[in-house]
Amino acid sequence: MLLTGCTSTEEPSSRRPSSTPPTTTSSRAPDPVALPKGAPQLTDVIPAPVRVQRAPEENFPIDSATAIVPAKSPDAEHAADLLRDTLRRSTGFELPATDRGQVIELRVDDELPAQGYRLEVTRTRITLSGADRAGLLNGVQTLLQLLPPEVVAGKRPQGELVVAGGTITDHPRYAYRGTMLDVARHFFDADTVKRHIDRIARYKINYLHLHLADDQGWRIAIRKWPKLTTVGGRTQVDGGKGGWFSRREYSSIVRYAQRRGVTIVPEIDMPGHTQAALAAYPQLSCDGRPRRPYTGTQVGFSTLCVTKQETYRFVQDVISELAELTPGPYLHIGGDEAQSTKPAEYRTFMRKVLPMVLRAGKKPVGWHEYAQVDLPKEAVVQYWRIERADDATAAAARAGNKVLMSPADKSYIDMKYFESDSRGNKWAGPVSVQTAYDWDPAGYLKGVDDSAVLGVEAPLWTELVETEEDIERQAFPRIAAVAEVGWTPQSRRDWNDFRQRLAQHGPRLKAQGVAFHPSPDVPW
Ligand code: IFG
Repeated sequence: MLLTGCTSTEEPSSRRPSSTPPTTTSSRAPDPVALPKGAPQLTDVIPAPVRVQRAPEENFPIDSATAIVPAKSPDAEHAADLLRDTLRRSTGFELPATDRGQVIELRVDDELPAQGYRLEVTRTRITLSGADRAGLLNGVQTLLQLLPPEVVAGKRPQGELVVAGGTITDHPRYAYRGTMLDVARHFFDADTVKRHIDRIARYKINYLHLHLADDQGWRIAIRKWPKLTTVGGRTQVDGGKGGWFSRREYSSIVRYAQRRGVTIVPEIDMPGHTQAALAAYPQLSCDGRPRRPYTGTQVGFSTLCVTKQETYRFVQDVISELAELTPGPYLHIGGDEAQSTKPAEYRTFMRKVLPMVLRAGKKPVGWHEYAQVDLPKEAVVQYWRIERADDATAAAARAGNKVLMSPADKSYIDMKYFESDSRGNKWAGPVSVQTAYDWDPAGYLKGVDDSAVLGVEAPLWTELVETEEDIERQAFPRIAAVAEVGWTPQSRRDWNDFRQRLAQHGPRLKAQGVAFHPSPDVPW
């Protein structure tokens, strides 16, 4: 942790005398305010910021006289609204936009790096500058981490609200810090997904990849192919009641995510992992045999019929409708474990489908198997295996394609936390919190150096994840670890420092009701 510009380590001895408020006429600044015991320190923030300068004599009190004043810009006003809503819900303070007294100002500063921000806290003013909307929202998340845990939980905070004085200057190492939720194996409704979005946004995760279709279920309504959901969406692993998102529900998830700085990446896995689609429309299989949505957990047995024209009409319709509902730049077409598709036919399929994604105005993402075809330059290769080399991925990186790093032995949060863990997959695990933290995306794959890495993503496959509590337990705290892997410069990352900071986040996760795994790796 780089601490520069520390002015002093002792908190000022005296609180501002409450009986004699500072005279407004004198030019003298108000007396320093003490930081309440146990209040968050600038150095507790996760992901760890690029640069932290403490100024303990500059702590900023928030109370009913505090104002939140955005600059005249949609991005500043949007970030101010999000901050005000969160603070109001917890404190009941009005927090008006009147620029006088104790002010929290939000402004745009396009000199800052993309998604970057600067948070300056003095005893009379907080100035949050953001490079762009993402930067302002990232700054708001940092500011919220400097407030008591109850604030983000919408509960009344105990005692005074005082923000530690100093300056944080920060921006992400990688543009893409994501997580994936598989809603196909087990379905989770829109409200559950929205609660998950709230939690991941706290750690500046800015992409949520939704795995919307697989052998066990099709989870997004497609107007031109209604049986994909009415037949393909009606069950799930172990045969329980499945479900799906209507177009309206999917759009509400997209909007909810967007407001919090999270972009949705929808995935339709093809040509394998398609039993639910084949159950709905047998004509999409080569043998035309009727099938039922699969309720087991095997993989690799299904494939769309690559030689049928009908298949491409189907894929075109799905891509067009999904692209129309998705404002984000990416559309994921899967491509993994197509063990029942002839290799030459797999390549034919990808060569026909990739242009459809581009024509729909989206950048394709695919699991790294699809890198065996010549990819368009916008295509992103998502590496997911545990081998430290993959020729097709390295070739794509050399050709200029970006690589999204999701190595299963570091980032698959469906994995067990520890050997004897009764929950979670084991084929790439266990993945402890330390394992999820202690790796470098730039050093993982031979021939894929830092300039080729778009970022990191932690997939949560749900064959064994049935409830929201299961999601929280598998995801937290490992998602906080992966968030820091994607955000903080490698040179500033240190497991011992991270585990100490993570321990300070236990009360925050608890206050938000997150059923996180109390990993023994962490001194909670
Ligand atoms: N591999 C499969 C997933 C899931 C996973 C569970 C990928 C890209 C194993 N494909 O990961 O569908 O079953 O860990």
